[in-house]
Amino acid sequence: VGSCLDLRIVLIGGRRGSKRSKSSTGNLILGQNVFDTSSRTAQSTARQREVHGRLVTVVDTPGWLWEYSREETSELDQIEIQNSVHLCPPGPHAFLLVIPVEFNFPRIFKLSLKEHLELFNADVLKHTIVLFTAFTPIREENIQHYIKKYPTVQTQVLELFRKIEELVTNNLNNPYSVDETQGIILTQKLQSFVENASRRRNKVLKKRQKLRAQIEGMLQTSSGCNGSQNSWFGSCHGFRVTVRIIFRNLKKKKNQQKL
Ligand SMILES: Nc1nc2c(ncn2[C@@H]2O[C@H](COP(=O)(O)OP(=O)(O)OP(=O)(O)O)[C@@H](O)[C@H]2O)c(=O)[nH]1
Ligand SMILES: [Mg+2]
Repeated sequence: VGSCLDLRIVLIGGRRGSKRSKSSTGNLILGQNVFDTSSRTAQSTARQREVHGRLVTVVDTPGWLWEYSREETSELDQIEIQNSVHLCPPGPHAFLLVIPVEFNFPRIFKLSLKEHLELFNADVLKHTIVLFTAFTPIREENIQHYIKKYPTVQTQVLELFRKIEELVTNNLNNPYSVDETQGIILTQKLQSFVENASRRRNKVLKKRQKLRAQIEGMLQTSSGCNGSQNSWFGSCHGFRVTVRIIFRNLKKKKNQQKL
């Protein structure tokens, strides 16, 4: 069994409600809270640390939903999952398919797994290790304390590294092959997603500003219809009248625009 000083790992897998574990597993492997486990991972992220004498890079990815097909996974999540292999050049040594042990694995999950693995090239199968996780949910969310409390975690991480190194040897030291052109295309796609999102946000903000200005203008023109009534009912009635006028005016404006 060869020992390599540099280990590049991509965490993949799905989630089903609270049954999920990728980011937590990444934290346990690197021995530090480097991945956020308080909410779902939306973006593939690489983190690196020296662990047990190796320089370990772990890439965390968004999880898919186990009970659904790949079609149901958002395009952005699919791109993020595909992009993971480009965050640890020249390519990962191993994919860890993270599955909480409390899962019974129905057929439908297998279909979902098969479809999501197709986000990578066929080489993925030669580089995948299934990692069953079963650990006590961490109340204090501090991995260093957790590892101190459960020292066997260190032994398990070391055992995992040995398994990965065995896999590397079996693959003749070749990492999963990464297509750099695909990496460039994915970066461009992600960039255009970000640009479109900010364009949509600006459009909504502008629409909102315009509407606010219209409402303020109309409130000014319609003020005075409840001027003589100072009672609570009077002001409510006045408010209702004002709202009705605003909606009537907006409707009129819309109809005029249609014509
Ligand atoms: N019971 C149990 N809880 C776990 C296990 N692994 C993680 N958790 C808890 O489940 C929650 C979510 O875990 P994450 O590691 O963020 O899940 P994830 O796979 O990264 O999820 P996504 O980013 O949404 O794909 C955390 O509060 C963990 O403490 C496990 O093996 N068993
Ligand atoms: Mg996560």
